[in-house]
Parts: sequence; C-alpha cells; structure tokens
Amino acid sequence: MDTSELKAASARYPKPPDLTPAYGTAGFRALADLLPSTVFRCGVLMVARSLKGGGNTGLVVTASHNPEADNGVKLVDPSGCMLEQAWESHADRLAAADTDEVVCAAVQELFRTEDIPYGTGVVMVAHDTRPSAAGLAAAAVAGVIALGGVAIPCGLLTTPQLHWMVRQANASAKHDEGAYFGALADGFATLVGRSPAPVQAVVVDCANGVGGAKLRALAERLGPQRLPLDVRNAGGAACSGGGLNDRCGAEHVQKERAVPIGCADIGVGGRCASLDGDADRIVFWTLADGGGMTLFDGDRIAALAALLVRDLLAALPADEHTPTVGVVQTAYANGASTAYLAGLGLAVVCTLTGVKHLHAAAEAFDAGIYFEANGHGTVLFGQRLVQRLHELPDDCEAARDLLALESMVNQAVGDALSGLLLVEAVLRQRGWGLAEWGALYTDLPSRQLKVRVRDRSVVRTTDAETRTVAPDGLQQAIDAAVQAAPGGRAFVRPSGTEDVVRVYAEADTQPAADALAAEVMRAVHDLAGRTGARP
Ligand code: G16
Repeated sequence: MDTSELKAASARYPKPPDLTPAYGTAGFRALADLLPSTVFRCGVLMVARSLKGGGNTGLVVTASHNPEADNGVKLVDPSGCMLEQAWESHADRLAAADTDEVVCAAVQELFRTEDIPYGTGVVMVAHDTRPSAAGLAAAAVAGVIALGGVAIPCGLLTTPQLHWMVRQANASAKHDEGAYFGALADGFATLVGRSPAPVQAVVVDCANGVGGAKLRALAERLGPQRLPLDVRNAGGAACSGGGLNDRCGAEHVQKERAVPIGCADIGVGGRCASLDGDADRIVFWTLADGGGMTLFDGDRIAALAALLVRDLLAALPADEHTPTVGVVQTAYANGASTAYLAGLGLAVVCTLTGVKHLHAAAEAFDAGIYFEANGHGTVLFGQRLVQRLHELPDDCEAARDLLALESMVNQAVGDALSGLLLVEAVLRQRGWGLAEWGALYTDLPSRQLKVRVRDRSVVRTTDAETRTVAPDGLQQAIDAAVQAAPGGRAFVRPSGTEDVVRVYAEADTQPAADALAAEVMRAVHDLAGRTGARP
C-alpha cells in the first residue's frame, strides 16, 4: 500500500503532543482547537470502514450536548448505526498516533488485520452549527481524500438525519432531506389520522442548535393544522458564538430541571419540549402549579412507546410466531419506570450507558424500544416483523399503524424529531394530555450530579455500571450511604463525553435523594483523586 499521499496530508493535521484522544460513549470529544488531527484521522478510518462494510459510511462533526467551545465526531457504520464497537480500538490507535509515520503504519496494520479490500470508500460528512464545525468537517473530508475515498459533503444536518441517510443510501432508497422529512411527516399523518389537532402549540426549545432549522422544515412539511409548533432557541446556521446548549436544551432541562432561556413567558401547563445540540435527544416538560417543573424524560417516552407498540401488536391477527417486545434502559432509568414497564408484561433489559449498547440490545426483539432517561432513544422493528406487516391485508389498521411508526421513528439511531412526533401521536391517539401521561406512574425522587476528579478513568464499574470495582473503598462508601437513605439507590460512573464522574441517586423523598447524591459525590471526591475544595 502506497501511503505517501496519506503521510503528506496527515502532516497538515498534526496531533497536539500531549493529546491522547479516546473514543468515548459516542465518539471523540474535546475542545475544538485540539481536534483537527482526530477528525482528519476519523475521515481516514471511515474510508476503511466503508471498504470493509461495502457501503457508504458517515461522519458527523458535533459535540452534541457539550458546550459550544467543544466539538467532536460521531461515526456511522454502513448499517446507519454507530460505529461497530470492535472498531473503536482502531479509531483509538489511529487518533493517538504520535507521528505521520505511525498514522500510516496504523492504517496498513488496519487493512491487514481486518483484511480490507482496496478500492474507493464513500463517506457522507455532515456537521452541526458550532463555529468550529465547518473547519473540522473540511479536515474530515481531507482524511477521506487522503485514503483515496470519496467524501459526500452533506452540510448542516442533525446527527440522526445523517444516520438515517447512510442507512437509506445503502438500501438504495431515497436518502435526501426531503425523503427524511417525508418519512416522518407521512408516518405521523397516518398515525394521527382524524384525531383532532391540539389547540395548544407545542413549544420546542432547540438548544440553539441544528434542530431549530430542521424542526422548522419538518413543521412546514407537516402543516400547522397537523402539529402546531412554537420553535424557540432555534439558533441554526446563523448562530455563531454563545447560546448553543447554554442554559437551554435537553441536557439543561433534564439535569437542572430548570426552564430554558427564551421560555420565560410559558404559562402553567404549557406543553414544552427541549432538544439537545445535535437533535438526537428530546425531553418534555411543563410548569406545574406552584412554580416547579414537571419533567417527562426518556423513561416516560419509553412508556408511551411501549403502550402504543404493545396495543398495536395485540391487535394484529394471531400468528404462530408472537412478536417479542422488549424495552431497554440504563441504570439511570427511574426505578418507578422500570417497575411500570415490567408491570405491562414487557421484557425490560438494562445495559451500559450509550446508545450503541441500548441499540444492540433492542435488536434482539421483534419490536425493541430503547430510551435513555436523558431522552435518547427510538423504536426498532426487526425484519421478520416488518415483512409480516407488509403481508397483512391493507385493511388491517394495526399493521398500517405499525408500518407508519416504523417509517416515522428513526430506525438507525435515537432522533429528537421523530421522538417529538412519537409522543404527539400517542397522546393524540389516546386523547391524553400531560396529566394523563404523568399519571402513568410516579417517579421516585432522584438527583444527578457531576464531580470533577484528576483522572476520571480511575473509577471503574461493573454490573451495567451499577457498582464500582475501583478505586478501593468507593463502593463500600456508596453502600453505606445508600443504606442510610430510605429507599436509596445510587451509583457513579465516569462520563464518556465530559471530563467528569457522574453521580445518580434515588430515594423515597427529594431531600433524601439530594442528600444521598451529595454524600456519594463527597465519597468520589475523597477516594477518586480530589481536585479543588470538598463539595
Ligand atoms: C451521548 C450518548 C448517550 C449518552 C450521553 C452521555 O449523548 O449518545 O448515549 O447517554 O452521551 O454519556 P456520558 O454519561 O458517558 O457522558 P450525546 O447526546 O451527548 O451525543
């Protein structure tokens, strides 16, 4: 393999000497200034992945929920899903190579070990609205070209749009933006049928990210009669500097339970939703009487999806194979939601944090529903079920609705826009408002905190991240704190997207959950390498 072109191109994207990038929960993330070498090398990697997988791959320059000064890269397999986990170590090796020679050697080694045929790989490249995004996308394209690949610049897209487009392109189906909006809008129109439109618009806080412009386009496609939307914090292509994920968006609302900026005029009971910076997550919220916020998180979206799927499947004509249905959550799922889903008679599975883990577990079911509490999720339909639905007669309404759902809900990855339509469709079909949705179950009081330590990788976990195995003494300290809290549950894990250790606590009362989280946070600070004052 002649690597002279690769070497010359790599020299234009030198790696900062102290940087050792690590593929985290959803790709690489760091301060944007540090990233050109990483993104260039990801372009190289995705050409190899395209050649190995025999289809287009994808690359999105985004740091999703992180602050605007950060950036990152999410990598899309030919299936449209996230990069196969076995390839994460290849990504790490390439990103961490200290010299251009080592980059070339790593690529040669990759082709040898994976037995990759030579040819022209195709990589679809998109980016979000960060000021650093276009420059980094150019670095990705340079990486693709350096390995003789073809880069298809897709411009400004939400992360789920690019996942969807890669999946469609490799199925030789229409994969432009119009087809994406059409799939979502047509599926929604079928699902809501003649159900009356809500009189009240849904206020959607778009985190000043890429979701703003895309939601407006979707709203136009849907038509204001079908789903009145009031788009706030839309940012978009014109947004530069300040605003992105800043006191707004899904992460802010879910973690801080605080009203986003730009939404101060919302009255009690208004139906509101918040997307994150790259529109792959959504949570709903409303202002309660007395001033507090009521949050409808990913767990609650999973509950609505589970009801819809369960009821539609039950309405299908009997078949010798009863479709399997499962719901996938992580340790962050509120205990009350897990109990509720199990009470519906559905299989409930708990995986590690990260869509890649939930998605894989959901694929084991004919209908697999997965949502993280932070609002990232979707509903997957297995091939066998889809085929059966197509074979059923046209007048089978349940089959028609399930196929509409399969078209509307992104099959490649969690998608805030399809999540919005999913919630609205279920509420509309049932004639429910937020009160009925909220009454499905009562959340156990919970609290999430972040703690900064010198090196978060010293915290190691087991049992789907519910227990720590390092550092010494941490799990015992957590156990002692949990025992002292009535109805207590708590765990910690190092974030794969931010330089923090995350703390989750649940208890019978909110003060007890807050106190438990604070106690566990102090234990992390004391035992995992303190920085700064004890919290
Ligand atoms: C990413 C992942 C999610 C994960 C989140 C937080 O979300 O796609 O699956 O829940 O990071 O991960 P961690 O706790 O490891 O920081 P996003 O929306 O930032 O891409």
